[in-house]
Order: sequence, then structure tokens, then C-alpha cells
Amino acid sequence: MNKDPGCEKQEESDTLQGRIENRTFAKNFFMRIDILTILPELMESFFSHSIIRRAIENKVAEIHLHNIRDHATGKHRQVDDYAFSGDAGMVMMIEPVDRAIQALKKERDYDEVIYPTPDAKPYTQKIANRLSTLRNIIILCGHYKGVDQRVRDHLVTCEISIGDYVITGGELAAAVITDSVIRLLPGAISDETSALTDSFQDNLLSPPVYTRPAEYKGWKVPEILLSGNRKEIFKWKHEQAVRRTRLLRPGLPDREETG
Ligand code: 6GU
Repeated sequence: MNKDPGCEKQEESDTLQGRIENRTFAKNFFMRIDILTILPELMESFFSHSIIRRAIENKVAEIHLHNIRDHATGKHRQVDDYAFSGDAGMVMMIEPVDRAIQALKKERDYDEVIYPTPDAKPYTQKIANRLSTLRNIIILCGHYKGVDQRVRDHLVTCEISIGDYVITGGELAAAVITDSVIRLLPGAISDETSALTDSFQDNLLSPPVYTRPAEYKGWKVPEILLSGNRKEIFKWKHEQAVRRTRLLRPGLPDREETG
């Protein structure tokens, strides 16, 4: 690998607050995400539901799905081939991927070409925050044994792993990235402040939450939450968040700092 295709470039708008402040200057902001995949149907259903659909309806974001196979040449519209190394497993070919990317680049400039892959740095909220400040991004979904390394060396600008395990294709990872980014865009979720209180936004896990009834089968909601004392409740929530983080994710702050 010739470069570190990290996705954590520092920007003034690195904090979410900074991002929101910057955004107030950018009226009519919307984000365009182009996803290159060999399984567009698989992704369609995901994006036609929930938060993502609402964001699209509210013109906060646009998602365009493109079938890489449409850019394949030859009778069989081949998009994968055997590895030169002789290893088992197919490799996604550079030509259809390059053609798909160039077709998009001809239409507009892109801020990042993202390639989700297990052999990359781990995805964090910090990266999601930064991606949410961009206007046009491409996400390339890999399959088989991955894409030809020359795609990564010459076309991809940002590589992301969504965790230390392997899933079959890049589609689910692209969906994870898209969801986490779009929910940060102003207007994507009704209560805009709720993106600010997400787990990880301040390197803390969320505190526990409760709703009615106050008692069920003898299992009680903590007394403090019924007290109406906002100051004490705020303090309790913070203590709980710290406790949970220390217990479950002791390395969380370090990991965020070192990227
Ligand atoms: Cl981005 N892709 C695949 N196939 N597996 C993964 C991943 C991505 N991140 C973690 N595992």
C-alpha cells in the first residue's frame, strides 16, 4: 500500500458543534451519495425505509444506486476474475469500476471515493461527522475477495472497516456508513439535538432509558427519574453514562484520540 487512505482529515468543523455552526451558512444544503454496487436491489429496500427515506423526501440527501455491471464490457458483462496470485476467490476487476467512477466524475466533483473493506482503519463517529460535512461522495461496494488493488491505489480516497469481522459484501457496510452520515444532516431527524446526544458523540455510551409504566412485574424505574428534579436527573444520566463506558468500553476515549 502506497498511501494511508485514512478518512480522518482534520477540519475546522471537526466537532459536531462546529459542523452545525458551519452548516448554518450553507443554506439549502444537501448531500449526494452515489453507491456503486453489483446488488442495487439489495440496497434499494434499505433506503426506502426509516430515517433515510424521510431525509430523501425532505431533500436533505440524495442517494443514487448504480449497477457496476452496467459498465462491464463483453458478452458476459464480467465484473470479477481470478486473482493473479492464484489464490482462491474472485477479484473485482478494475475496468468496470473505473468506468463507473469516471462516468460520475464527468458529471460533478467528488469529495471522497469511499471503499468499505475489512482491511482498513475502523469507522468511528468522528469519521461520520466529517463525512456529513461533504457534498458529493461515492461509495464503492466490493465483493468476492475484494477489488483489484489498483482501484484502491488510484481511485479510492478513503477506506473504512466497520469492525473486526468479515461480512460478505460492501453493501451492508455502505448502508451503515450512509445511515450514520445522513442522520447527522440537519433536517434528517425531527429533533436535531438528538444526534448530539447519541452514544459516542462525546466519547460516552448513552445512559439507560425508561418509559411507562414506572413499575412492571416489580421491576422499577430508578426513583431519581420520577423525581422531576432536572438537575439531579442530568447528573444521574452523566454518572450512568460514565459507568457504562468504563465497564463496557474502557478504551473508548483513547481509541478516539489516536484514531
Ligand atoms: Cl467494510 N466489508 C466487509 N466485507 N467486511 C467487513 C467490513 C467491510 N468491515 C468489517 N468487515
